[in-house]
Amino acid sequence: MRFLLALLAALSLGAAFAHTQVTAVTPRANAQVTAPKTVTLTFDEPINLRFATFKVVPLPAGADVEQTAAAALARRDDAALRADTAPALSGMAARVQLPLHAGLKPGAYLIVWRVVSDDGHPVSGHSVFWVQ
Ligand SMILES: [Cu+2]
Repeated sequence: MRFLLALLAALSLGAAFAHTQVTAVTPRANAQVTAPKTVTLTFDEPINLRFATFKVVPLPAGADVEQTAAAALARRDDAALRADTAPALSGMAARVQLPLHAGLKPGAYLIVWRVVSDDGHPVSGHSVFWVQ
């Protein structure tokens, strides 16, 4: 019984501290676009940008999306490899705009993010768009 009560308490806590979610990505997932100038991510609550990571990287043909996303998040000093301009972000915001380099080559691009939820847990995700 005590175990059951503890379990119920843990479950309700989990609901109270739901993880931050991305509610919109522009360009949308799998969209085909012409020379986008920015990528925009919208979250369901303000996030601390200082502890967040956002990157836009080329997705080579045939590359594994999950592996490419994990590698991009782990890499440091990779500004030269990125499609975004690697802006320095700080403060709290529920909407993040990443400027992109001009004249991106046609192909697939991967948006990757990792943010810290209200409960301190990291949440990561990715989305792909295509430049025509
Ligand atoms: Cu959590």
